[in-house]
Amino acid sequence: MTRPARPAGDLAGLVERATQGQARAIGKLITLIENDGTAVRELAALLAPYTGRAYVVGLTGPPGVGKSTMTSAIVAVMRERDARVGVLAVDPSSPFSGGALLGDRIRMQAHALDDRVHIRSMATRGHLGGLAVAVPQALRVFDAAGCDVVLVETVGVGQSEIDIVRQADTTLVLSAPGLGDAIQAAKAGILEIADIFVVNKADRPGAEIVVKDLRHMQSLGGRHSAPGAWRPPIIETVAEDGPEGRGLRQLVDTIERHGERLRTSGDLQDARGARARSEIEALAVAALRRGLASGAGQTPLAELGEEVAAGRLDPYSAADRLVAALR
Ligand SMILES: Nc1nc2c(ncn2[C@@H]2O[C@H](COP(=O)(O)OP(=O)(O)OP(=O)(O)O)[C@@H](O)[C@H]2O)c(=O)[nH]1
Ligand SMILES: [Mg+2]
Repeated sequence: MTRPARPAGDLAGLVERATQGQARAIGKLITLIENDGTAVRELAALLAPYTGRAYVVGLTGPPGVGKSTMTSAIVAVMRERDARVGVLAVDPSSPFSGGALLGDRIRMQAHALDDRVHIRSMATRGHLGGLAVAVPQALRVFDAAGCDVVLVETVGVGQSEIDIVRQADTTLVLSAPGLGDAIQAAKAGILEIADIFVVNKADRPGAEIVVKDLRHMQSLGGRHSAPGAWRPPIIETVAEDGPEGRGLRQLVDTIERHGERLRTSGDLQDARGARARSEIEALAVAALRRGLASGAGQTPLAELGEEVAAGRLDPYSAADRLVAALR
C-alpha cells in the first residue's frame, strides 16, 4: 500500500530544477502532488523557502463562458509585459478525456514553445487528500519556479471550485450572453467572490443585458458595499480575439490595479495569512483524525463516549481530554 520512500536527494534535485524554471521538473512535481501523498510533506518543506512571491489570479464561471480562451489571452498580454506565467486548469472531471481540454491544448499551443509559460491541468477527482491539499501545493510549485503570476481556471459550479478560487489574490468571475442569467450565478454564490466581473463574448448580442444584470446585482449590496471598499469593475471582453481583443489589456490593467490596491492596503497580507491559517487548520484536523483512527483502542475515546452517554461527563470536557490524550 505505502510506496517506498523516495530518496530525499532525488526530490531536492527536482525542486532545485523546478526553481530554475525547468518545465519537466515543474511537471513532475505537480504529478507527484497528484499521486504521491507520502512525498507531499517533504516537498512542502523543500518548496517553502522559495514561495510567497507569485500573484494568483482565479478565473471561474459557467461551462463554455470562455475561461480557457480568456486564460490564453491574458497569458499573451502578460507575456508582452514580460511576466513569467503559470496556468493551472482544474478540470471538474478528468483532465484527459474531455473534448474541451483538447480544445484548450490547441488554444494553449500558442504558448507551448514559450519557456516562460508553464501550463498544467489537474483533475478534481482521484487524488490523495483532494484538491484542498493539491491546489495550494501546485500553486507553490509555480511560485517556486519563479512565476510572477499564476492563473487558476475552474468551472464555477460547486463549493469545491469556489474553495479553489478562494486561493486566488484576484478572482475574475466570467459571464457571457446566452449562458443563463446572473441570478443563477448569484444563487451559486459565485458573485460574492468576484473582484472583477468579466462579461466575455461582448461581440455577441445581449452582452449589455448581462452588464445591466450585474450592475443591478451589485446595487443590492454585498461585501463590497462598505465605503471605500473595492467595487468590482465590470469589463466587457472578446477573449477570442486574443491579446488584441476588446477589453483584454484593460482587464490585465485592472488585475494589476487590484493587486496594487491589496498590497498598499495590507489586505493582501491579511488574506494570505487567513488562507494559510485555514490550510494549517485543515491539516491539523486531518492529523487529529488520523491519530484517532490509527490509535483506536489506545485513545480514551471509547471510555469518554460511555461517560458522556451516561451523563457523568459533558462532551466539551470529553473533547478537551481527547485532544490532550492525542498530543
Ligand atoms: N463569440 C465569442 N466566442 C468566444 C469568445 N471567447 C471564447 N469563445 C468561444 O466559446 C467557446 C468556449 O470557450 P472556452 O474557452 O473553451 O470556455 P471555457 O469556459 O473554458 O469552457 P469549459 O472549460 O468547458 O468550462 C469556444 O468555442 C470559444 O471559441 C468570445 O469572446 N466571443
Ligand atoms: Mg476551459
